[in-house]
Amino acid sequence: MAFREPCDNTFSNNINNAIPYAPLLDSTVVAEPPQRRRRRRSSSVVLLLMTGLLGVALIFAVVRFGIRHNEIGSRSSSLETRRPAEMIVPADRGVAEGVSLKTFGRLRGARAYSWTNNMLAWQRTAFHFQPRKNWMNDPNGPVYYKGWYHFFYQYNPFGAVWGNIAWGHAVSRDLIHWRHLPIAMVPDHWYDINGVWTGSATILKDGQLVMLYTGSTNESVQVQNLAYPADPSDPLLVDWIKYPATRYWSPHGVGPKDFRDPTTAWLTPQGKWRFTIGSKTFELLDGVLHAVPGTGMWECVDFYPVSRVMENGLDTSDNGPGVKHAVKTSLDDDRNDYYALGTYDGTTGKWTPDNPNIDVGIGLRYDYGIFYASKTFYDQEKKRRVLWGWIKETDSEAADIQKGWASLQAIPRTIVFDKKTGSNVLLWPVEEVERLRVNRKVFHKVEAKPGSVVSLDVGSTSQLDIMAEFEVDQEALSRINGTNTTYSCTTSNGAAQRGALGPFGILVHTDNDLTEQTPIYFYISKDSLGNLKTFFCADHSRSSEATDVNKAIYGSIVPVLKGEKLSVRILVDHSIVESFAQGGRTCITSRIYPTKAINEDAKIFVFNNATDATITASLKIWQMSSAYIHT
Ligand code: DQQ
Repeated sequence: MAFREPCDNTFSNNINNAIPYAPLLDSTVVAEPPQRRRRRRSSSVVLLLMTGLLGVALIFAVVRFGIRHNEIGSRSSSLETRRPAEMIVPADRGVAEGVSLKTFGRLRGARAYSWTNNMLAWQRTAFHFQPRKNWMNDPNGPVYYKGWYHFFYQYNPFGAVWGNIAWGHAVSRDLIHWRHLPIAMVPDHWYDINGVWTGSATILKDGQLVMLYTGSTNESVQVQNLAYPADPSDPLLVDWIKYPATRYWSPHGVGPKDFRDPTTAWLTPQGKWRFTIGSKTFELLDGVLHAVPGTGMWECVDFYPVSRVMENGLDTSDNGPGVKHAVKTSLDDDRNDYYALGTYDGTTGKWTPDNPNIDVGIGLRYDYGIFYASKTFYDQEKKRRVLWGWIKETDSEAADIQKGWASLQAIPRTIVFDKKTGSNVLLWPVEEVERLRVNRKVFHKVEAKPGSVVSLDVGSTSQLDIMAEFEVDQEALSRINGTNTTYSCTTSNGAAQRGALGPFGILVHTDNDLTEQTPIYFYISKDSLGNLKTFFCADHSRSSEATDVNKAIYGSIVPVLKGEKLSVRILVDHSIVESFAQGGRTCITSRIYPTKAINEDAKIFVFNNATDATITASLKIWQMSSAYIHT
């Protein structure tokens, strides 16, 4: 898509843009059923801490042996040349092998929609990372090495569904423009023949790079394996050697199919390397870093420090006063990424949550939309910690096969401790994405009366970066009392549910008649004592006329501190919309598949569906150029 050169267009609120109130339909809402309550089972989730001894033996042995055994190590090569053709259509996509099916559960049995090529072509993104074709899932081993950002990912070279899992590989100078490289590792040994599953990168003290990853063996048992670059002087890290000797099997008490996804290793004060592996088990084992009963299988665990005082990110081995540690898990039961902040004692190897009521898996999420299997890495070049997250499809598998690809990665996000609240992290798109901004338009104090929509003329709307601030009529805010105290984004009928002080926000991917629309919005509730609660939500119930796409309503509470304006940033890139409220305290990633609100027929609006309060919005909106993603 071609855009004009950057320019500043400043618009004040144009009364002529205001169109008469078009009520948001409330009859077709398909609210997501309340989140399945996780049963408190007798089982406990454990996060296994490899003993220091093991860590040292594993990593150092590999460093020494790796160099000597270069010539006998298994060089990766194109999977196409090694796998028989009958593997093209995998018979099973996961359950039997210990990972979940991809297909969006609620869609099974839905009437198939007749997608046109035009609609499917529009869904492909312009500045989000995607392979040229086929299936992708978890981010793997992100690392900055010799001037390049490396990104590996779970990849099926043979089709748009999960299976035949290999490690795709791409490099970038700026985390936005990418060059695809040959597949880094394929399933070609007994210990990973059923899939080269998720893993992480560790840079050792002498600068050597190692990858720990899970292999699904010839018996579909999950073992932890190690690989290292065949030529460490190659900044592109094209060839990888799988270390032939060291495997780590699940310890006693942990199911052989419940043991996967090793983290980046860190160095303890005793000089020992440790890493964690997520699991589920019925016993509490020695050496457990942390466990939360009733949370099921922990996939893709992440463990890293954040600074309470400095702006910059921390290397994985950093600890000390002024440092908190985050534990993140991807819960297989509900396919969401949960985290908690706490304190890590490097000597005892234990992590303690700051607040047990919002422990890992029962409290905060990185993102309240579609965001899973995420992984951070420390970017030593820019001294920041960066988060990658897999954004799966929420359409039907048949549609994925028709379009020939499935899944995206979110724009990499910096992750820092929120010093103002002291209780959460802030996620924000890496600054490099701002280089894609063109054609800025500014809308100053757009007034939206109760029950109105106001169109914003920004030209093409498929690729946007929107920064908006909202002010709520102060008189209404102080007058209203005791309103909607039981509000919930997911169960309160979405943007159609009118309250005194909300919802209000932005409609993206909306056609002129508002028949297809995706509201990203705030909702304020106030109890009889005058306590305010602000919710940040995304309503997909009217995002598409298609019958076989997910139409859930997502969101959660967002902390708003005294004196803060309500603010949101929204990155729109065709079928993905990433929304960040209050500087990234609460985030929602949406996958949406409109049938009409695409290309030049898509518009954006400010909307206010509150009954009592006028809203004033100030916005800066840029169109976004496409990133170069070369094959
Ligand atoms: N995906 C990988 C596993 C991981 C799961 C397999 C999470 O290693 O647990 O593709 O999406």
